[in-house]
Amino acid sequence: MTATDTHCPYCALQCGMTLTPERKLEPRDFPVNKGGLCAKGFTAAELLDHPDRLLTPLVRTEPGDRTSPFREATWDETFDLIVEQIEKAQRTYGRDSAGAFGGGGLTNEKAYALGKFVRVSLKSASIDYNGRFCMSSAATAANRTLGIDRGLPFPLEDVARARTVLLAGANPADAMPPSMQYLDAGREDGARHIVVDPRRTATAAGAHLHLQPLPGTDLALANGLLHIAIREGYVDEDYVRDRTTGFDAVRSACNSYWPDRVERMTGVPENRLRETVRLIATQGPAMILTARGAEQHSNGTDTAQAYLNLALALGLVGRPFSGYGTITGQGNGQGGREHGQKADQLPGYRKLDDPAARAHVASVWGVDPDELPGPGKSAYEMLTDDALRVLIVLASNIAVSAPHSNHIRRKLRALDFLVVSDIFLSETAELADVVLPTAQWAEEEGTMTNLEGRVIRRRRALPPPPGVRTDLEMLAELSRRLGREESSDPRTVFEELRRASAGGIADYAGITYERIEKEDGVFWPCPTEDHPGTPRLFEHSFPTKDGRAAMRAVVHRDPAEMPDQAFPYVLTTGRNMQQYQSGNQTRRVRTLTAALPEARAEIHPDLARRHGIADGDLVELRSRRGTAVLRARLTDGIRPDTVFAPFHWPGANALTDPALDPHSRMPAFKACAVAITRHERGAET
Ligand SMILES: Nc1nc2c(c(=O)[nH]1)N[C@H]1C(S)=C(S)[C@@H](COP(=O)(O)OP(=O)(O)OC[C@H]3O[C@@H](n4cnc5c(=O)[nH]c(N)nc54)[C@H](O)[C@@H]3O)O[C@H]1N2
Ligand SMILES: Nc1nc2c(c(=O)[nH]1)N[C@H]1C(S)=C(S)[C@@H](COP(=O)(O)OP(=O)(O)OC[C@H]3O[C@@H](n4cnc5c(=O)[nH]c(N)nc54)[C@H](O)[C@@H]3O)O[C@H]1N2
Ligand code: SF4
Ligand SMILES: [Mo]
Repeated sequence: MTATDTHCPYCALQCGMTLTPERKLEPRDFPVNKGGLCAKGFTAAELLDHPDRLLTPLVRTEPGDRTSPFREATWDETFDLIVEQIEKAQRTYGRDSAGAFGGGGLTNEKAYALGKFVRVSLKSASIDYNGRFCMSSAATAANRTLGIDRGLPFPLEDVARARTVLLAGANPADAMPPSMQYLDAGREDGARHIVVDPRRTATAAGAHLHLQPLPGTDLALANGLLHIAIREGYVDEDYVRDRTTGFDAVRSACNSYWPDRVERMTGVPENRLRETVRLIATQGPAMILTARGAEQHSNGTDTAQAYLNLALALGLVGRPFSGYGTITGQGNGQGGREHGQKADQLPGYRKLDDPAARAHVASVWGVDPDELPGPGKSAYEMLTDDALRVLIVLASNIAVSAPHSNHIRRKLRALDFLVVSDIFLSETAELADVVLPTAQWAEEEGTMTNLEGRVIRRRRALPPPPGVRTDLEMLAELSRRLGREESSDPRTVFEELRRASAGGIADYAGITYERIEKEDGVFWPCPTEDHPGTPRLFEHSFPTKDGRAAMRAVVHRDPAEMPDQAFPYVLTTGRNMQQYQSGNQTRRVRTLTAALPEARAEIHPDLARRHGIADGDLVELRSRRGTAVLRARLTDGIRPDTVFAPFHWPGANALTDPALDPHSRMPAFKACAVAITRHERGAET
């Protein structure tokens, strides 16, 4: 093995790193991380030969009885079993009874192949993926207003040049530590940062202003900021006239968001609201960035919209070192939402219900457009629908990460047949009939699209362990047995993806593995091989029908579940620096788990005192859906009416509310009502 330049397996920053022959990871001077890595990236190589690695397919000793132990099986036997179950379900209940659930960690090639596998080999409408739980609200708002959903419409380095940055529900100090170099550089140069977060996170602690709203009230906050901007004459009237539509309705919708009313709704003092507007409107280039804290609500789409409206009204979008962006989360969270894993989508960010899109993609796939299924159901709706009988899960640990996880587990148990492909036996795999071992990042080729829309290359440094197949090989073999030949070679799949995406919104037609290598990644859209790619969007127009951004009036709605006497506090959930997502990977990394061995609920000392809770006690959190026991971490950095829990361990999602946003179908991960008590066993530890 020689040293291989590649990228981190985890988040959307996709830091450049080099895997040495000794299997050590060294940071690389790639444009996003410039030599930085976080603790997760540094330790990622530990998973390559981890003793927990899945190395053979597993099936149940008693077929059909998922309480019986697993036994090792051959691939041939396993494929036979899967195909038999798919055919049986589809014969009995129809095509859509078999489906798949994908992940934003999959390479573009795998995400594309999975979408095609379900539509063409299974001929089923049943597919969605974990990005529904991640990016869907901001994506929906961006699509309907800007005509395109590329998380950051500018390279990350532009953030260092903005004079003011408002971060709403984003904690990059923990979620993407190397990205802080751009915020730090800006600050050193006099830029002002405003963080909107119910907790004083590491990101908030370094900011000029910290606004600490009650979870679920960002829409009121953003409308309140726009109200002030309108009153104080900060609206860029020329920009609004020339480049947008819909502002009159937005203006009237903001009329009633008087600062004192917004203070009452959000808990953010009026003077801070005014100071925020002054900073965004008067200091030069300004950016508004949202992440999951603002978006993962049952009104998440309209909340993202409210921040976007503010950016448009101030004339920020498309101006140098200015604009609105959303910080994408998973390794390929961006590319994973472009090429057909989404229930309503075809490659190139095309819509499944658009006849021209169907005709184009069907011709690339060599099928009749009429054979393609229509749009399917969104993640939570598909997973909880009794019509789904056979499910293949790739790259997601929904038993831990989906909302109302007790119900999700019940539904997974009730399936006729569950197949899970993973590197390790996840909590979801533990519920499966069949577990398929798969290759991981350093063992296969592929492309990823990072948070900036930069398409990069993940290179194969070593072969998978003997007997382990890549997801592409697994899907190709399943397809073959269902009667269709598909390639399992990443390059061949990428060439097909280029053709399928050509002419679409997310156009990859001009991107090649060679160009990616030479150019430190290529930004989509990139329609031809001599096109330079598009690092910055919206300079002259928007890819909407009339070339203008379509602003939309939005009004505040309370979270689907509000605190009451029985459940008096708001629970919000999110991330810790040392763990990643459902934890199925990082909980197995020694140094990370030594640094943070268990879930800690963040509780304000006043709230703790009321319930006789001391720092380090075990506490029981209860919601209408379930209970979870976590260790208390007392901190005056959180609002006294709010509790924060990480979702990297089973527990938090037993509590969360699956109330879905009507537009994006995003669940309310960031606000539900809970009660808290000191857990009796807490005294012993
Ligand atoms: N260490 C680590 N890094 C990660 C990940 C990980 O699991 N671990 N996951 C990656 C992925 S997939 C994603 S999507 C990103 C997510 O990155 P972020 O969105 O930055 O992370 P979160 O912790 O989910 O939420 C951010 C903040 O929102 C705050 N918040 C909660 N409720 C509200 C609210 O109602 N309004 C506002 N304004 N803020 C609120 C929380 O207190 C939290 O500090 O991180 C990526 N990076
Ligand atoms: N309460 C609460 N819940 C949340 C969130 C929250 O903020 N609060 N955030 C939501 C968000 S933003 C997200 S993105 C989701 C993430 O939640 P999940 O979808 O569960 O994400 P991961 O834990 O990354 O799961 C990926 C799984 O795939 C495996 N894997 C990695 N690479 C591959 C591969 O190439 N192929 C295959 N087959 N498997 C692979 C990993 O081992 C892991 O088991 O959680 C959501 N859930
Ligand atoms: S910030 Fe994200 S991409 Fe970079 S090393 Fe950490 S987990 Fe990996
Ligand atoms: Mo995410």
